[in-house]
Amino acid sequence: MNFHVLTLFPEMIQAGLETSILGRALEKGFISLEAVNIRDYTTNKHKKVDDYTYGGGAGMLMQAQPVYDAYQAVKSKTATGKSRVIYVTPQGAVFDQQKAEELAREEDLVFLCGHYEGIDERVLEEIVTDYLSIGDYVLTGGELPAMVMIDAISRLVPGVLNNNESAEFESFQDGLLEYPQYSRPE
Ligand code: 58G
Repeated sequence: MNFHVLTLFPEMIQAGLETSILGRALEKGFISLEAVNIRDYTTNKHKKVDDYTYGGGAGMLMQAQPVYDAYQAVKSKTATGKSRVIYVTPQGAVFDQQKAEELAREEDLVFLCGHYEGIDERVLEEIVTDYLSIGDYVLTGGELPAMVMIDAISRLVPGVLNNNESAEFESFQDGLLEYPQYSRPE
């Protein structure tokens, strides 16, 4: 599984996913992670990525141009050039274990992380295939939700957990929760 994340804060994505189990999975090559800085694709000299909403209304939006160009750069690195593009937004369908299982079967996944009040609708219409949310609350950026989804998907990728069974026979099968577990001392 190859994850590609379009973000204004690539260090946040790298730092959050390069530790522990996912860090080992990255080292071993079971998953790969590319965090692309949308700001690197601005064409204006001030590297500005945001603008006021046209026609007034609340706050700032991310502009279409740098998002679109960053996406084009990532798209050319995917296996088929038509991988799913997930926009993480509180307006999306709630991401659950079934969605994680479905997405874990893909070869490449592109995540788009917004900031401010979101992203210019025109680029979303053009590139986004899935609108997903981690729950009914609003965050300052899409990075944390993208990391949550990448974690849930990664542990379903063969090889990521040492024991294949741990992913398979777990709590979420049939919606049943596991019994409580204990370590030592007895
Ligand atoms: C309204 C406000 C629409 C995902 C902000 C879009 C992203 C929560 C979730 C936004 C997010 C979630 C800008 C910041 C998306 C953009 C981002 N908040 N519940 N915030 O998964």
